[in-house]
Amino acid sequence: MQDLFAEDNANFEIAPGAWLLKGYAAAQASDLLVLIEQIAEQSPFRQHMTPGGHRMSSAQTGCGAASWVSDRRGYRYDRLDPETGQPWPAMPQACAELACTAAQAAGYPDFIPDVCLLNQYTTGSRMGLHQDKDEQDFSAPIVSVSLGAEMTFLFGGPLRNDKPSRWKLEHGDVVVWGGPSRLNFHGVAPLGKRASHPLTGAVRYNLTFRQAL
Ligand code: MD6
Ligand code: FE
Repeated sequence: MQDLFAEDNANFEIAPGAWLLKGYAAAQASDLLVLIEQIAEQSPFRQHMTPGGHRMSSAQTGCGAASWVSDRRGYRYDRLDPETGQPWPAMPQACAELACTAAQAAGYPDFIPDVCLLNQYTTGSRMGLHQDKDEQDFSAPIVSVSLGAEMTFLFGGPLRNDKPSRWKLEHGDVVVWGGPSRLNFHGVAPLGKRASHPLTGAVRYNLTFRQAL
């Protein structure tokens, strides 16, 4: 029998060791939005200052044992939220489980996230090409969950000038990323004027789970 949903749930190896799992988190997506709201009540979204003195166009918060922060001193993981002086909200069990099973599905059975970074994008927000290299151990993958309005993910190679491939990330999509492409450059193109989702309007959220400490 023909699988009518094959298109919605396809998996793509976007580079060696990096997988786009279409719709992998679709069933939990609306619950995740509620959890994001609860986390943001404790540790609000804020636009970090880069070491170069620019305000990031996306806003960030996080949960777990630490979260990623940036200021004029540089990028780092901090166990306390510098805005509140308090520890970050705990990582909800449901999030940790989703991240573990997605990592397993992509061939990373030993992933145990200690950090989840939350990104919030509005119209025009983007993230330039960068490497995720502030974590202690690059043998662990990163698990990234997209929610809300769709955005174009740019996936390059190990060198900044490697031409990136482009992938549409929609509500419920998961990218798992590790092994040979763990340090590849990547980013997201500006959130488009017409991009929107019934649950979030013109806003996209991205959760990235990391084994950072
Ligand atoms: C984003 N993501 O999707 C930005 N990093 O909003 C990332 O920077 C990212 O999605 C590492 C692995 C997966 C990601
Ligand atoms: Fe990244």
